[in-house]
Amino acid sequence: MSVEVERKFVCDAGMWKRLEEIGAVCIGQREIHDQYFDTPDFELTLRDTWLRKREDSWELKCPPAVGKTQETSGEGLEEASLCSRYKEITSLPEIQSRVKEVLKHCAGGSLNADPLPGPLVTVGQVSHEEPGGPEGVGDPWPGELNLRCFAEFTTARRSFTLQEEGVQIDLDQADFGYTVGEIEVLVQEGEEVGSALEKIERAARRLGLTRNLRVEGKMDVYLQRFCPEHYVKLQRAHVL
Ligand code: V4E
Repeated sequence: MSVEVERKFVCDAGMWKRLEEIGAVCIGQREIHDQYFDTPDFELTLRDTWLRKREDSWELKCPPAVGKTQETSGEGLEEASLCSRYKEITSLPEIQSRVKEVLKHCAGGSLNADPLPGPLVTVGQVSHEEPGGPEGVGDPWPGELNLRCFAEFTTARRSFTLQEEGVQIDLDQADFGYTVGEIEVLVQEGEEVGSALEKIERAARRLGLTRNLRVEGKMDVYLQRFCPEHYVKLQRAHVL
């Protein structure tokens, strides 16, 4: 299982030129369609657990077991705090088991709830105007766990690599009008996250990202715009 260590940055008009100047190599571009799922009481995301269907594959991002304080000491702490770390699970049986485990411990007890009246909610399209509206058919398992799609968007992504640093840099343009950059490194669970933080820090300096700003991700902006109640709950829980 891998852990994604990532720092987001503001992608301004000069970023392309800077990437070129420092020798970053474009490794491709693609469109990514994401659907995110949670219970009506936000039981997963309030536990910083992010279930999504990316194209046709299920993915779960959740906090790794290791605490941040074990990774760095003294120098670089501020920079390290700008980086997120999430365990990425891509095996569907593992995702389902992890999701059930999280829901079992929730006060709302989604797993123990009576089945929903009417047809189960299945994976379908939601529009930005009407998030959560079930349409179409798809996998039955999210509905069986009382999970609904709360966010759906498409991202145009251009990816670069800085080979000597061993990092990937993504420039993301979401279809709801938000652009953000990410520097990321994947490490195996249990491996040294500290070296990933150092690689990200070096790449950030080379990109001229000298201001240690916390930059909002696509989900922050999406929820602020389209699901403000959900956003406020996550802010109060210090998840976002
Ligand atoms: C972990 C998380 C979410 C899930 C996806 O987040 P993100 O990595 O921003 O999306 P994306 O499209 O770049 O995925 P990738 O292709 O890299 O796998 S949505 C919100 N969170 C929480 C979160 C957080 N607390 N802090 C930061 C900086 N990012 C995300």
